Amino acid sequence: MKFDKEEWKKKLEERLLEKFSVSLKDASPFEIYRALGETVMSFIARDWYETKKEYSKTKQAFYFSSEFLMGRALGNNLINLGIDKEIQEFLKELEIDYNQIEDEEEDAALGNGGLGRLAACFMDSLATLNLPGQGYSIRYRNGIFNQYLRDGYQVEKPETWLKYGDVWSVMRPEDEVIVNFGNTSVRALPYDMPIIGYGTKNINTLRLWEAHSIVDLDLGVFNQQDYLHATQDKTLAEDISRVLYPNDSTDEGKKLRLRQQYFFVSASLQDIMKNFKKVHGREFSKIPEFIAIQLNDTHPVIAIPELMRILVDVEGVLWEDAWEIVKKTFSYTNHTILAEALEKWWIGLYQEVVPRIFQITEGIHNQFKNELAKLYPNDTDRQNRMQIIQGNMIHMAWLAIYGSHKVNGVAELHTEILKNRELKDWYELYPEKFLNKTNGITQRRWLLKSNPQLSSYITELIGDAWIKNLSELKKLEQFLDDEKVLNKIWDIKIEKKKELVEYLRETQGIDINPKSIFDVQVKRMHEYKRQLLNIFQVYNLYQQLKQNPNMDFTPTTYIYGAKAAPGYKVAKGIIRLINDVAQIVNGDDEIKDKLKVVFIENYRVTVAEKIFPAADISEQISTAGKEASGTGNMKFMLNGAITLGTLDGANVEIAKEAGEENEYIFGMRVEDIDELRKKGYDPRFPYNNITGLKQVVDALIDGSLSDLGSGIYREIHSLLMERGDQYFVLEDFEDYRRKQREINRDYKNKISWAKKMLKNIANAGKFSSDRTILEYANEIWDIKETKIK
Ligand code: 26Q
Repeated sequence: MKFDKEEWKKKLEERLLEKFSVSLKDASPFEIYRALGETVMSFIARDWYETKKEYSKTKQAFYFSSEFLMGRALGNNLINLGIDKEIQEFLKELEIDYNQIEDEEEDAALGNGGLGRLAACFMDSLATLNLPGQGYSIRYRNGIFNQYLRDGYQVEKPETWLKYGDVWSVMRPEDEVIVNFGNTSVRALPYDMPIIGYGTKNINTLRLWEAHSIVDLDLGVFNQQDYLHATQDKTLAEDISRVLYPNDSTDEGKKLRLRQQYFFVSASLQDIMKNFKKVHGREFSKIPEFIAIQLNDTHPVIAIPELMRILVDVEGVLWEDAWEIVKKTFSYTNHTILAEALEKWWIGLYQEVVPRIFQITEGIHNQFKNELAKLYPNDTDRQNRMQIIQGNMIHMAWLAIYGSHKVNGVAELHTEILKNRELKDWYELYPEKFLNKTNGITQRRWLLKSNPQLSSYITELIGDAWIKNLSELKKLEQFLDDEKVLNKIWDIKIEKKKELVEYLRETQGIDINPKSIFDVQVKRMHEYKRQLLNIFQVYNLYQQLKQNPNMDFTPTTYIYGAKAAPGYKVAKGIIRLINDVAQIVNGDDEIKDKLKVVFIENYRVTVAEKIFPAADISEQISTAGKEASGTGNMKFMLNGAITLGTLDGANVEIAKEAGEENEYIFGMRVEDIDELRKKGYDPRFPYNNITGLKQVVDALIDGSLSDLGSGIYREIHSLLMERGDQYFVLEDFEDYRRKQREINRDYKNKISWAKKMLKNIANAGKFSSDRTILEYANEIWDIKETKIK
């Protein structure tokens, strides 16, 4: 976008005056933020409109996701419009601090972690690639909770991003629809967020539905002086879009969750069908030629019976014809192999909330049951395993696979595990449905925006084509032996570390040495991600340094950031444990210049943008086979951090791209785990035989550490020692510690370290979400570039 300073100044002044009765000189940071946002919105209005018009003529992909973890929009939008430098310059001339303006914006934190952030990266890539793709979800009033620490324990406070409204959303009352549940109906009111592509006119849309009551106040009841009763209906309806479920692994099967899912799925399908009919009339057989719907995990899978309902009940299409349309329209992405995360609904609840959808789901189930009986007449075990309704539970993943034409995993290893284990029966039945789509991240937010120093330097070396084509980074390999370049990327890393140090000093009052190794693990807190392995190693290191103060050791700062699901006791216990160790280590005068432990409070997208560029080591240490892909691993790599990881998820591909010699790979692989399980794993073996491990594990219960009486340390101890150490923390401890020692030694050699960094950056090209999205577009959705002139 062309930038005209005078025009912007005029617009901004006008807005400030009209909206806030204030001059530019006297405006508060909040007022300037709002006026800036509104000005951006007014500038993109025409292109947004044009984009929608063009897309309506062609095949579109709709990304159905219960989560979109967008983070802030202002900085990203200015960058994608190509006016960020200009705006910053212009504000500087007015003596306005751009960073302060940026900090007025709350994160749109409508997601838990990986799955939600992936959806957000996909939105950026779709728009940048001029692809007709739209997101659909819920406009949660409260996003993922804000996390505070009290006595080292996590405390949750509601998140309130909409407290002062949202400049980036446009309410579309003309597109409101009614969603019918068994006993009530609610209004679904859409809000559209523009998704601005980088260096293109295309503006895509993320449509978020808000729930409202049909009758805001029941006047009849109100007149009878029963105010509370009169507002009950309203509250019940509005509850649907009130809050994001803060759970990213265990399926609780709650009624409100099902209501949320049906709410946004039904509203979105009604919207899609309305637009389809406007262009194509009643030629429903053409739906798969113009509409592709991606189901982001099982959360929106109720869309399958809902589209059947719309076609059969509302439009009068024959069941058989409708089923063909449905199968060709949907595709499903699996993000997890954890059994406890697989969604199942109790039929009683499902029937109560969506009775008609239950009947249709039963219809689909019976149809499939008959097919299975014909397919496997002599294999009733298999028939039973594959039933959509088993006993009194509905298996949403099975429904998803049956009702989709494509099913994908999110990394090569993950897809193989699905095909050979978790979904083996299904792969044998429908081999043609299965494919891999390795995840990716957008380099616009995760390098260009978050690391302007490294971005400029890369552009200086190889030009700026990498912003739209990340495989261009490969050209950096010509500088692998150029010490000037290696020194410079090292210096940039130090600069980013200093920025993080400053942020942590301001926000948490912690003092960190920017010359120390920054070893970072940021992600949701979960046993399978093994933050416990990490902190055990740190505690062991602490004991070694105490015993042997003259040990050769490069100062290291261990940095953690993680939210725990509020009901996940063990995860919360591990947060306390990290903070407990932090207090001991950081408070020890003999140690504090060598070793430091930092827990970053309230880890979220905006903080992540400061952390990835500052990391030396990327901790990706999940039990092999458990992390479907990981995407943080890619953000670290792109910013020149070296992976310390297991061969799990996309780590496998990261090591392959950069060369295993440029990462620190350790621990059991999937096959090793199988073998050890078969042989019988006894955690007492490493516990008794690995030097120092016993002291660490015992510290949980011998009084060295304190859970302040909650009993959670004893619980963790028992999970390890009496309940089989499911995640092999003790088994992998020794190899992990060995790699930590190697890192500590290798880091001393600045040039060889920087070379590893550069190798990683240069080979991060594969992990752009642009590559991922192009694969979805070509191999699943069959959508084409539609560029706005
Ligand atoms: C399910 C039922 C009831 C309530 C909540 C849920 C729920 C919500 C969110 C289950 C799972 C999630 C999120 C899962 C997730 O983020 N998975 C991650 O997805 C990433 C993107 O593909 C992968 O990189 C990660 O490996 C995977 O853990």
